[in-house]
Amino acid sequence: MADNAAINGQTRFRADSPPAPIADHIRRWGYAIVEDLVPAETMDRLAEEARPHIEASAPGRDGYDGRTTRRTGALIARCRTARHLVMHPLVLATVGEVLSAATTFQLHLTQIITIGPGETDQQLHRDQMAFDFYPFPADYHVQCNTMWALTDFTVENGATRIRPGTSALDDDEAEGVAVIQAEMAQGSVLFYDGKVLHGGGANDSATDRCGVNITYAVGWVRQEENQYLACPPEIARTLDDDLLRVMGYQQGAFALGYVGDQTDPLAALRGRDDKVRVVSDFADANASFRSFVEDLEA
Ligand SMILES: O=C(O)CCC(=O)C(=O)O
Repeated sequence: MADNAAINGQTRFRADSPPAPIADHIRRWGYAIVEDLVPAETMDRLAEEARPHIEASAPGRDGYDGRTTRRTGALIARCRTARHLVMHPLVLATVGEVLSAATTFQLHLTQIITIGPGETDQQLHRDQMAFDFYPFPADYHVQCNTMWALTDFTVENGATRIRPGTSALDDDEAEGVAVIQAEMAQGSVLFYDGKVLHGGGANDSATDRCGVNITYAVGWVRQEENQYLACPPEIARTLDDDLLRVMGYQQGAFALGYVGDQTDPLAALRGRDDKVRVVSDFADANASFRSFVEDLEA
């Protein structure tokens, strides 16, 4: 079994940890684990809400998706309890720190990954490849992910495999880095960035390994799971504004995501016509906006 502690000193955070050291650990190692962030009962409730949808999900169509792995999305619409995981304050604060180079961040996908008995190791990969393999700079994080343990994660049942510290290494350099596995109890959460090499593990046990994969990306990229269709407007209108903003009902950055005549997307969903913010409202966002606005006003 991989020895996490031997590879780096601190891989486990308590649920009452502040976000800054967790974000620092993610920046250094590409991942962090927070133990017991929600009670097991919360995960049992979510498992119950998700059960019919998991049972109806087909196995993967190739070795990457996993031929005995089922992927079940649209969790905002299907599972009320998933909404609490999406909006968990420690998660939002940690993700916000990791993605702080961008004006906003948003939900990228919601998916229960059920790795069935007999599944083999998934190919290690970097999630940011979804952006058409665009070579983001090493210091620019485009996404930050969570994997919540819906069941216990063990080496035997396919706990997520990670090569720690490989976010800024190329594939050849990363080859020599030992793989660890994110063993954790139900209710714990694994954070990992979009650059670190990782993948699902082989399931050599007799039962399913279930993880709730909820990922976030900067506000200016396309979302992996289309939140506007995965959660239809009649359900979206019943949700809180804060959750809707994270789902993408907000300006992704200046000028991104308005409706019609520059209407704010959340206002449009609610049947109002409030306008989105103009560029000078972003003057505090970063130096580029500041200098643009100064020129505009000169
Ligand atoms: O299920 C896991 O542990 C990881 C899955 C994964 O990395 C993926 O499917 O992209």
